[in-house]
Amino acid sequence: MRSLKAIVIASALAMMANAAWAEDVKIGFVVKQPEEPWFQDEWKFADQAAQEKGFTLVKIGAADGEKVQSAIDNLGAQGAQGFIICVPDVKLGPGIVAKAAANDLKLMTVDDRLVGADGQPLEDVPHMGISATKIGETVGEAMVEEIKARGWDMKDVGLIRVSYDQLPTAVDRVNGATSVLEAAGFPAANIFDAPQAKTDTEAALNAATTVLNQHADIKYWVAVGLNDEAVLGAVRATESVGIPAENVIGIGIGGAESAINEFNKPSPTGFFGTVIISPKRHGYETAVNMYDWIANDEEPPMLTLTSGSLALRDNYKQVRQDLGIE
Ligand code: FCA
Repeated sequence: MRSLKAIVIASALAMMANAAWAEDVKIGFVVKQPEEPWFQDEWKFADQAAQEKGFTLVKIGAADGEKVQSAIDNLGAQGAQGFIICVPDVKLGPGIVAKAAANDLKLMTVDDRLVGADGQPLEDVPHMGISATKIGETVGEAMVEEIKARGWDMKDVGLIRVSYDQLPTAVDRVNGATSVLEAAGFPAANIFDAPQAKTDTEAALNAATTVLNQHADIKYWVAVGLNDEAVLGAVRATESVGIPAENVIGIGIGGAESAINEFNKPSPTGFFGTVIISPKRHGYETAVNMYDWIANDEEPPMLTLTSGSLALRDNYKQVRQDLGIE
């Protein structure tokens, strides 16, 4: 039988080995749009995980395919063991998988799921995304309710569908919203596509302006899109053509700084609400999952879909508090 002393020494050694190992763990967190508050928040929570677990987090912004390729090589060269990525283009899927393998890096995706040449998701890459359709439906339900509360007749309302159809989660989000509106009697003929070139506010503003100029006869407007920035772009467009805020209902998805700044404006804008999603789960949890995969050989769940909570200008502080993010 081993003496107590031997056991104590052995376990102390094991703990030291573990600690040394944790220090050697290096994890990349690559995002497509580092300037967007959502991604800043993801990074912030991933940093929290790094501090708690004692690994090194390498944050890299990669806005196009070339930058993604060099980010992965860079992580490989600096001895990282794995990375989490939100890609600028999901069709880069097979290339990213190959590049990760060539650099001996474990790979997880967040937010936007990689697809193969056939357009189908790459199911063997662990992924955390949002429940896109359901969250879109929440947007649609809140919109129907507010249209009714304002006493508008749906035939007098135009819907700006700020779209980014090359991204499946974006399609699911906006279709979730429009399906609920249509089921509630919103005329399909009043739904106008505003395809954005990029998933930011400026691109959405440009896209939405075209729609508004083409339908100058419509009095009331509602706007949906894949994130807060998309909807904010549409709201800015309504302002720039002189539509009063009370004639506009925009509901976004995200709930990060872009939405909060808008809610904090002294008088209400057309940005009526947002569905708050969780940067903590997407940043902290994916980073911990990757750490456990590297350090403890625990494989992450293959697919995790997170939920959202509707927040309006007048209750968003409470909703954030209830979600434990304030
Ligand atoms: C996509 C969007 C982001 C955010 C994320 C969860 O990557 O572009 O704005 O909504 O999904």
